[in-house]
Amino acid sequence: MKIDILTLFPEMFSSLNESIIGKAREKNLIEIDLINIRDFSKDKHKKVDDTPYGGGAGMVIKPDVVYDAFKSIKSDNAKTIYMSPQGKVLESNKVKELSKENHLIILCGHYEGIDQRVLDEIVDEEISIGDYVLTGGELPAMVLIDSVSRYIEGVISSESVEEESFSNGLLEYPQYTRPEIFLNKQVPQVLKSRKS
Ligand code: 21W
Repeated sequence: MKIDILTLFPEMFSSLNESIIGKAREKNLIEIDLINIRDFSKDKHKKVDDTPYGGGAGMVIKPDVVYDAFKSIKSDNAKTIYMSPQGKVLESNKVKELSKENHLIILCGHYEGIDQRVLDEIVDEEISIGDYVLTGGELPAMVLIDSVSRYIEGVISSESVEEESFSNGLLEYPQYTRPEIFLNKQVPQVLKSRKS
């Protein structure tokens, strides 16, 4: 799967070089590219936002800069997702559905919103990760990428995908490893006779 991320803060995504997602990228199971929206500012001060029409607090990201950043992506049949507090809250069925896509483009806003006209033009879906206010769409984008990646063939063992899914009704259970006694507490007897 190819994932392009449109953001003003590409440095925030360095955690995607670690752990299971980092390994999946090394194995070329997922290709992630970061596009800095600021690189598409035509302004000499690299300005990307402006005051909102009609007044109000904060700033709004300009439509032309986002549009040019979007157009710089070679977009075959990509699905474009806008991480937004107004979006539909992410659930496991949506995660599974998205994992079947070939190409995702993920647009992240920050504090301020993005001019509605460019959203209307390029966005296929708006997704939120829950009912709380964050400072931007970057952490939500990483949540989405992490959850989708687990369903891509080869990223984790198929045994783990099935075992961890909430959808099949399996419950989480307490787990233990060595030492057999820790702070005077024994591992439950029933587990000790079982060979893994
Ligand atoms: C927070 C953006 C508040 C916009 C007038 C009209 C992406 C997020 C975000 C953020 C506003 C997600 C406004 C759960 C989240 C995100 C930053 C409000 C200002 N004024 N999922 N609109 N929570 N958050 N817009 O915060 O970008 S997915």
